Amino acid sequence: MERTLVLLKPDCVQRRLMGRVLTRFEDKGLNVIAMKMLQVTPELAKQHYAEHVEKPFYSGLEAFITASPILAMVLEGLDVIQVVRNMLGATSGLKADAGTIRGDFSSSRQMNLVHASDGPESATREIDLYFETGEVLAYEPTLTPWFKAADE
Ligand code: FUP
Repeated sequence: MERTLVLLKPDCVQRRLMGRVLTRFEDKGLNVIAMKMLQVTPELAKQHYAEHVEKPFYSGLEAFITASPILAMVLEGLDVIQVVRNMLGATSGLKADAGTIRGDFSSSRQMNLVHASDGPESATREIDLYFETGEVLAYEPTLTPWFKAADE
């Protein structure tokens, strides 16, 4: 089982899309094992987007991600990092395929509704940025045998 950090960004919260996006993850069979709303501070934004801090678009990105609360969560599942990235679609909502979350709901490169970790190292780093160990609640959903075979 793998874990990934997912953030429903300020545009997702403000546009009342939290429920519809969360439903996609639940329908897919992914387990929500941590969740909280928070306001991202400029300090947290700089840590999260460390690789982008020097880029020209960073100031706009920071203003956006800190403008309003977000919903942060940890999702667990088989290959969940790639599965969720595929569900989101390309970074820009203008390029994301129809049928993906960004393709269906976003018409913007910046306001692309959802963040998800892009690999195992960033998932570990990002989960630690947003959640204390005790806030992540691993459990065995009773429906697991109806979502995947025992040897998967
Ligand atoms: P992703 O991994 O899909 O979140 O995308 P990136 O790490 O490449 O970019 C991080 C965030 O910066 C994206 F959510 C969108 C935003 N961004 C811009 O606002 N302008 C750009 O030119 C590129 C990215």
